[in-house]
Amino acid sequence: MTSRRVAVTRGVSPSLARCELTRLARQPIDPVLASEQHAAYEALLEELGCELRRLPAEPTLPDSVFVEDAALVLPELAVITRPGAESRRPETPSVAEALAPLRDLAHIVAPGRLDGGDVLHIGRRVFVGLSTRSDLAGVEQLAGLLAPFGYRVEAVDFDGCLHLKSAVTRVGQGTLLVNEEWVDPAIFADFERVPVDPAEPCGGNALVIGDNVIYATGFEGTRRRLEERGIRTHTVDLSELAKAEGAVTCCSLIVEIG
Ligand code: CIR
Repeated sequence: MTSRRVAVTRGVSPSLARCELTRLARQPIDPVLASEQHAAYEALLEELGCELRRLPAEPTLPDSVFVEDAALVLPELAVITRPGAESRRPETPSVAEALAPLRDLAHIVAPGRLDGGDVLHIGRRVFVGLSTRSDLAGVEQLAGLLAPFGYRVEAVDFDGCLHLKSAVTRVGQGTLLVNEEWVDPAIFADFERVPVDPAEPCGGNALVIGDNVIYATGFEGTRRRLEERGIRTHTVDLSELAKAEGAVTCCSLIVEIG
């Protein structure tokens, strides 16, 4: 069977400037520039072999471009989250609709809270950051949903950023990119680790697409560290979405098929 890779994305909301903010002060956001940068990101996904499933922009949902937070996609199923920020909960039904033809669906339900940006999946291990958005009730529900498939779900403390995946992401089969100031690297002792350049604390977010990694511009020291390890990086400027605390993993859900 031929394998395919689908990337679910959603256009930038014209109301993006009214996004949720946790760590950053509000700055003006140019929705046109944000859309252009997002289009370049989508073009890169296509260049790297993804089929795009682009959901229409949601004018009344400022953060809806960050589709990662609405679901966790695994080979066996997709778990639709219950985002920690109330303003983001209406984002999930349309993501569920997009994923329904591709995966069986399960759901996190009240009172559990879970943002996809807090979920780092690597093989049969699933690390979930305890954050302002994801709580133990959400982690326990996720563990229950994934146990039948043999996944081990572990809650992780971290600090310094909004989501766990702002601090640590997968950049290869068993290799992680980590900001060791924000999350204890001992938690990931079973994996190869590339520490971010200490001058680039926000450089911990990267998106793996097969043998390639999509990475934001502006973290040249960390990008060099990745390249020195033989990791092929492709950069994209997402500076306008970064003002809304978004990065490269946040803007897509990658679904492997076949
Ligand atoms: C929020 O606060 O929910 C959005 N402004 C940013 C979400 C970024 N998503 C992610 O890191 N997975």
